[in-house]
Amino acid sequence: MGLKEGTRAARLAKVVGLVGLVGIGATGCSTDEVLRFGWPVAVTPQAEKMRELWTWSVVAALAVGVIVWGLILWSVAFHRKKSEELPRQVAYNLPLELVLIVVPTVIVAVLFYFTAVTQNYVTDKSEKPDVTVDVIAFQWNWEFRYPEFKTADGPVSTVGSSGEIPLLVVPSDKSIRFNLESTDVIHSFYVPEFHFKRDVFPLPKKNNQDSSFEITKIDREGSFVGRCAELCGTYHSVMNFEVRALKPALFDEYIGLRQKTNEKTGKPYTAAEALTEMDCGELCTPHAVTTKPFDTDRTVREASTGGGK
Ligand SMILES: [Cu+2]
Repeated sequence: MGLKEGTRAARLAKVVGLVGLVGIGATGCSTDEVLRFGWPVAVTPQAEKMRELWTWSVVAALAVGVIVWGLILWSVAFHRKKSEELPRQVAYNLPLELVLIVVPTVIVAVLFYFTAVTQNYVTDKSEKPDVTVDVIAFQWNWEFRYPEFKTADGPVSTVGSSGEIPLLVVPSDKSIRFNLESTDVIHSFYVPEFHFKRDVFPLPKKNNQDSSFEITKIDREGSFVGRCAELCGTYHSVMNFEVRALKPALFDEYIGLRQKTNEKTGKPYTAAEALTEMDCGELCTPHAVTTKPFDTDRTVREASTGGGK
């Protein structure tokens, strides 16, 4: 009987293994993609550290899962009720209970250690970042101010509208400090490729909240979508922006233009005008490429209210 059960178990293991292999193969994912477990590719060192924490936490969770699933299957398959006789009982087994306390404690301690180390790294701030951006969130858009770069009317600033997604143009390979502030309700500044979001609170500050964070660099040029990640009212879902990371020389050119007067309009260059003026291909597209504006004009109620305002 033992032999028969053995071959049955071997056959079952083979089938499970094959199904697993086909399952993984059919997703068409590369190893790198599989190890990110659904996260986007990180573009900052902080994001990469969080991705490593995520990957190894999932691996640890899966290892525990495989052991638990195995034990469940093992008891279901091999320890079914065989007779009326009560099997040997193992309650008050001291060594076993010690193991069951020590092992989870060690697991939690290890997870806690790596979480704390990663969190300290991610929330760390330098004495003087290369660039500072003031992020002002409001229902339902964003304004990005560059306090170090002045024009006649105050700092260089980009603000979104119903028809225009605001572009947060920043240099790659430079440290950037983001100071967050809301003028109304709580929003949340979220760039998926940064693997980071932070709530944006209205003033005054409460509960020792830290409204600024820093990244040591964006390690490539590119466009990355940004979103509001805190339900903030009717048009929360379309409160998007775009991070546009340009090489430092291009960023300097951009900021230079933003501080100059555009002869055609008599005003300083807007973000779109400055990017149009520059020559850097797709990176200088004057509008967002990762998301589209959403027309907030809604006239559907006119039918039910008789059309009057
Ligand atoms: Cu919001």
